[in-house]
Amino acid sequence: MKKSLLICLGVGTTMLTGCSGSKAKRVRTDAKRPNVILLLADDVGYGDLSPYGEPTINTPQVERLAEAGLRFTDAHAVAATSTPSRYSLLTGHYSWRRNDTGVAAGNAGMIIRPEQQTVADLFRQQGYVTGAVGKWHLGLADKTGMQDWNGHITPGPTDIGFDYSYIMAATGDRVPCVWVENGRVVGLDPSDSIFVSYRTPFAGEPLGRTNPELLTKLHPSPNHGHDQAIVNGISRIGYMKGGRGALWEDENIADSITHHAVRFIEEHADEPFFLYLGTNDIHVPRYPHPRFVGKSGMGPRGDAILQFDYTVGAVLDALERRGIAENTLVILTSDNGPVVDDGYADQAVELLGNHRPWGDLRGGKYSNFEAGTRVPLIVSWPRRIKPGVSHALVSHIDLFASMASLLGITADEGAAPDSRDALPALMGNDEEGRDYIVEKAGSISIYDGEWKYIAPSNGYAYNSLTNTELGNARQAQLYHIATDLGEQHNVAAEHPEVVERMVNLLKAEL
Ligand code: NG6
Ligand code: CA
Repeated sequence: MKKSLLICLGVGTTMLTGCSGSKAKRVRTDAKRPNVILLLADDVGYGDLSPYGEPTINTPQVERLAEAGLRFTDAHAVAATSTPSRYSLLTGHYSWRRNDTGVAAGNAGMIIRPEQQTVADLFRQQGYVTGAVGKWHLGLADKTGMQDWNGHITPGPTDIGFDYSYIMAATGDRVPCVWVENGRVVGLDPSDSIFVSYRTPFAGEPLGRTNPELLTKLHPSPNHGHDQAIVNGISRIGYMKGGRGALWEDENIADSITHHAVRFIEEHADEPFFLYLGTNDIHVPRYPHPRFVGKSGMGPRGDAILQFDYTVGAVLDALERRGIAENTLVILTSDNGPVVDDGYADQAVELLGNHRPWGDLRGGKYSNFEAGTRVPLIVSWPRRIKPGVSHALVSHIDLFASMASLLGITADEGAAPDSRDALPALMGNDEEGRDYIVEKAGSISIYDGEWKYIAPSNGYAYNSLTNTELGNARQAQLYHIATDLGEQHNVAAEHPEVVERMVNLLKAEL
């Protein structure tokens, strides 16, 4: 069990009066509230960024951020895939409490309802300018298939707290392969309407499975799927036609995202802003810009990591250029753990060499084991945070309450029910962090920084397509993470009292 520390925190120009007891009163001035950038990588594993110690990869810009900030070793996403992970991150509500937060299709309806308060709402309510740039994957419009791709796509990010948005609807491997800026497809020629379906192909449109000769950039891996609509020489999941002038070029995706993020920073450098920046890197299809190709020696997956690093550097440069680096809180993390072959024949497996995307952890993306959800987290705010390393147990679920605490406000009633104020841990003033966290991949698990219990389930133990140990088992699993980080020894039978305690904690949460 962990003890929360009572910390006196001065934030920006917030002044605490009588900071000797629990009833400190906050008096806020607006002048120096920090800008906040939430920089969310996609599928970047615990071992994929060089500050996390693998000698096989070099990410100097992430190192630059880590040197200026606090690097967490025990930080967790709520889920081992994107949609549920992002849902929890933005809402402070455990995605496993809902049954509709699985990996969203490109035409999924909006998963966060407009009436639900999000992290972005908190900032907007406090007068910040808020922006979402990059990967979205939280659905758009009221219901599945209801998007007006040729008109105004609504509801969308604007309805859940973002003043500005420049997003891809879902993932790089899902149609529609277009940018949506403030609810409208960018560069759409009205005479070439976009049609999207996740059910039936459009007559006359080539598909990866029927026209492999048109796959000029990447081929799908056998049996994964990704053999439907062909866009830019890469086949995807889902069917689309039209919108030819609006289609993205995969090699330019990182530059588009970086450009719009940097522009947002530049345009709002003189007022407090919150930027949610979701990179497409290093999700599949990995097809980095030519200037990164061949640079990692690991093929497109490694090159995409270098491209991610470039985005980080461009953001940090923009902050410095505008003289706002000191008072900007940058939170860099990943939505879920790493996967090597996630559906395209990009030689990620063949060229991996000695690189360990998962570091010392077991499993990967999709897994109940640690590599599924334990993710890199670096938090930097030069004005307030002392650089270093923190072993505090922290979870994405607490971003909401922590940002509310940063702003000195409370959430709307009923909002973010699972989120707790972890600001002291994020600021480096609490080395313990959360008592425990609940996570869901195939099964549900609970982890208290020492022990991890994975509930029994009927799910597959192994995904042979992605080569991932999923961590599902018919019997209860208990790992003493404190001495068995690699989850090699299931000690449930030896420690029934711990199992019972964890089961009871879990029951109380469900
Ligand atoms: C899976 C896809 C995978 C990836 C993932 C979502 C198959 C076989 N695999 O279903 O390629 O798109 O969904 O990844 O379809 S995530 O990081 O956005 O959650
Ligand atoms: Ca992901």
